[in-house]
Amino acid sequence: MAADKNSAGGEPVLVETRDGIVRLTLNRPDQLNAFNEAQHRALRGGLERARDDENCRVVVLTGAGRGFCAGQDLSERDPKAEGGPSNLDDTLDRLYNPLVRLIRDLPKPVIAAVNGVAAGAGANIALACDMVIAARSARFIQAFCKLGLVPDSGGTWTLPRLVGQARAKGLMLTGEAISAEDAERFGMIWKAVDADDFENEVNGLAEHFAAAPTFGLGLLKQAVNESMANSLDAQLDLERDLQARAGKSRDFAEGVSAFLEKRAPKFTGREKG
Ligand code: T3D
Repeated sequence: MAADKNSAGGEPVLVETRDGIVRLTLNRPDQLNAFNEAQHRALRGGLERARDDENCRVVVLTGAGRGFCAGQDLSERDPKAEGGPSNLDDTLDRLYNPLVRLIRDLPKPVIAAVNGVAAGAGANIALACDMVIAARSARFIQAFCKLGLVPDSGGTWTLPRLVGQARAKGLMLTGEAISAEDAERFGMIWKAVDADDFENEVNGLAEHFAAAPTFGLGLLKQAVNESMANSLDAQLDLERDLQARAGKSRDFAEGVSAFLEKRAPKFTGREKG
């Protein structure tokens, strides 16, 4: 991977692995971690490795410096640049859409630790994660309308489902910033926390998942994701099929044994073995 001259420490995404937790930090703080191609590639690689590593039980996505992510790096979209306007269908197909699908399909919890402003695709990538914890000073901005763009990165699908059409359209049509506190009140995120508690809160949740029956949590995530498009009948069938797999898992056997033996369970997050 070529070093990104705008990244502190040279890498566009910092990767830390500890006790089953993979922490991915967007690392272009001078641009509020706006996405250029190098940051896209590095984040995608980090997520794919986390997906394939059976020792990884949970992923935390956060930002370096004072921002979480300001969406697309607009310096890459200068209409006066050689070649003229970019083909945005191409960047969505190649970069943003695979990223959102990867987060959604990752068979373990993904926590967005929103340390500061999340704008444009940065906001919607946070909302694509399974749980969002935001520092009280963070803001979420559907900035697209200010540029004449359509909200992307799944935002037009996710946001109305989280907050309802009225609020989603209001936020998207005005591009108004919403505070972390209001985002929590609207049901858009899991929790807004004080700056002093932010790291402890994120680490506590990540450590909880790292010791949890994460194979089952991956199936749970799939069930809730698919429920958005399913009828009740289709969902009941899906629950049956997923429960069949969960019921044969090593973690389910361990959970029941631990309960019956009145001891703490030791989950591995694995289906078999
Ligand atoms: O293009 C495609 O492929 C399609 C996909 C599009 C997806 C999208 O995300 S479109 C939306 C793009 N993002 C935005 O429109 C947000 C632009 N940024 C802002 O509106 C503001 O920066 C914020 C509201 C996010 C934060 O404001 P503030 O006042 O806290 O910070 P600032 O001073 O504006 O920004 C700090 C620095 O970050 C500044 O650089 P400087 O002047 O200190 O050298 C600013 O230029 C830079 N920065 C912020 N956002 C971006 C950026 N640089 C490049 N691209 C950005 N998106």
